[in-house]
Amino acid sequence: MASKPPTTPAKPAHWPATNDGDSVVLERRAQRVKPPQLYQVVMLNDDYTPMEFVVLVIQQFFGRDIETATQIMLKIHLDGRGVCGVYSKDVAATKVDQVLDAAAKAGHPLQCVSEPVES
Ligand code: TYC
Repeated sequence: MASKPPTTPAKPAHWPATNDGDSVVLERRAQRVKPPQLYQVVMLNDDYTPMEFVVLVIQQFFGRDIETATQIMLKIHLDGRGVCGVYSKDVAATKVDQVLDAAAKAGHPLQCVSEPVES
């Protein structure tokens, strides 16, 4: 059985080698890792969900105290939308699910979405 000739292992892209005759110089370069994209959970206004319910939801799922939750709710009521919190993609998606589930169970049309934070 013929065996394959030995191959040179591939060098990592971040670890280039300069072959200068007999010597090999390894240059270590800092690896740049982009921070993960963050997502904001945005709650939307509607004409039917009671203000008290929105305040409770913001307290319960976004860990806000009653004063902050009330301010966020009023901002949504006046502006049409407002940010309840900023999270990793998965956590933001879970918060959206929790809010929509609680709203549906209570029979309210409250809506919220997650969207990437602009940098
Ligand atoms: N606009 C609603 C009302 O007047 C209150 C409300 C606030 C609803 C925020 C949804 O995300 C919301 N009862």
